[in-house]
Amino acid sequence: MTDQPDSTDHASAPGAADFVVVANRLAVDRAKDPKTGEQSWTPSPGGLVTALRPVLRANDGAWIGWPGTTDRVEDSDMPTVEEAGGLRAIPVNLTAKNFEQYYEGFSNATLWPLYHDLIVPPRFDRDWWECYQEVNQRFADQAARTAAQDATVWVQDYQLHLVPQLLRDQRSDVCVGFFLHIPFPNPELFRQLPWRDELLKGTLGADVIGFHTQDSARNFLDTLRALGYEVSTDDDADAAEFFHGARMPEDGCIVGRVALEDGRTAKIGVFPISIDSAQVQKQSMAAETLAATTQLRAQLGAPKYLLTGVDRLDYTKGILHRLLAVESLLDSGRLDPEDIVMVQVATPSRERLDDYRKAREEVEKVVSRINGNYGQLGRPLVHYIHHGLPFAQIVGLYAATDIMLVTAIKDGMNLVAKEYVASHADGSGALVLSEFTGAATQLTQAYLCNPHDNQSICDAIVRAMEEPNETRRERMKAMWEHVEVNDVNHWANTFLHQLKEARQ
Ligand code: ADQ
Repeated sequence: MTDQPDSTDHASAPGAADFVVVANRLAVDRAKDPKTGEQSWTPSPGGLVTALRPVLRANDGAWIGWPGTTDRVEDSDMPTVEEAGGLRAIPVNLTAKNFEQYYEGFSNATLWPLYHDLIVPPRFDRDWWECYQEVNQRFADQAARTAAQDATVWVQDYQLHLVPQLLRDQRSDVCVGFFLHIPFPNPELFRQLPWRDELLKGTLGADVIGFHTQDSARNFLDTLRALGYEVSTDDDADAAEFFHGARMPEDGCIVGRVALEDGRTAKIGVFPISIDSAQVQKQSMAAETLAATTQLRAQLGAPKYLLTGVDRLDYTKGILHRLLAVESLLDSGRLDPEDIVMVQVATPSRERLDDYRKAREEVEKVVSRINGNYGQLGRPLVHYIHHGLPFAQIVGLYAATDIMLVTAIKDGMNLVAKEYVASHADGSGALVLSEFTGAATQLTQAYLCNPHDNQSICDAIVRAMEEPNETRRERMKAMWEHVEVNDVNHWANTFLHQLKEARQ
């Protein structure tokens, strides 16, 4: 591990990239050959990079991010444009202390719980805040060095709130966008943050600021208004029909504007993120997926109903709540243990944080209790996996699943819900979906539930089982049509269209 961060010299000379993405993580993954120890890079499969790759390719684009290790990575260690899948990958190194204070601390133990409505108490620590500012400055410096004259720079997510203004301070020529991938809390909650003014000022360096939902955008505007900013809202754009089935207009999702002291106006908009729907659909219908699906159901004992959850192991995802609901259904006799099998895939996440360790312990306790009470030799009722799976396997699992359980207590969007829908082009399957996900504003035909209420989850599961096949199919078809049209390309294009307008 290194304790030597990158130089903090401020840059001013333009670089060469006309389009720059700034995100906490790079869009390439480093793999180590277990035998030779040789390091290599592979492009990340994520939806965001897939959607932006054509724009990056066409604009000599660059992606700035942390390489995912606290061992120092030199520019010369980075992959070529071709190895990185058509973009220049530019590292911002983090020391072990940066990782603890900026990433685990301020990002994930202060902002994450605050923005997810205090499911666990956020911690406010001045050293973490100092470190967050320092690391944001380094990301901004790297962006200032990389962006060409008049470039477009798109900053992603809560780890980098300060980058837009820090970048603008050095490079007034560039056009800056900011997108928040998690919910923005209501003004009362946000006010708790001791550094709320600085965080907002940093974000307002952007010309366009995007959120997944109307609620988050409204919370942001209300917060600004309460703190004395001059805010106006676009009443026409309030129309909820954008999000219910219809394709969002290319230019119609700006819901407010903020007049700033430097004479600029920042536009605030709603841009619900999505997935590479065509790719997921294709994968779900591939011959090998269909074969794997049949095999999987047989391996699981050919259950009448296969119930599945796929999540990062995070307390926001309501994994515990859904397990407790399944347990209640079994305990009360509403579900016959002979009829169901449940699969829960829970990817390890932020494992050094106490709240995450506790969430894991609670989940594993209930999994083992259900299996102890209802499993048979060679046939557990809940199959629990605590590691990532290749995406092809995840899609196979979606395709095999009768009832998908997405019961997040709070979630910006939730891509798992959309991936599941995209894997059921034939109208099979059913989605139980928490009202507190961004996805619920779009996938309104799901079996919606309130995850704070055990009975509400139970009832949604039972409805998904008991509703006539035809009604269930109609629901799934309607959601599938929505996801097919509103894909991640549409999301990226809509946001970039607004940025282009802002420049003009
Ligand atoms: P996340 O909180 O990570 O994202 P989500 O939107 O559900 O949540 O995306 C998770 C992704 O990881 C999905 O593409 C899923 O397929 C994949 N995944 C999950 N478990 C996996 C496993 N075990 N193996 C392999 N892949 C797995 C944040 C916000 C969300 C928001 C997204 C995008 O918290 O609210 O939807 O960003 O903006």
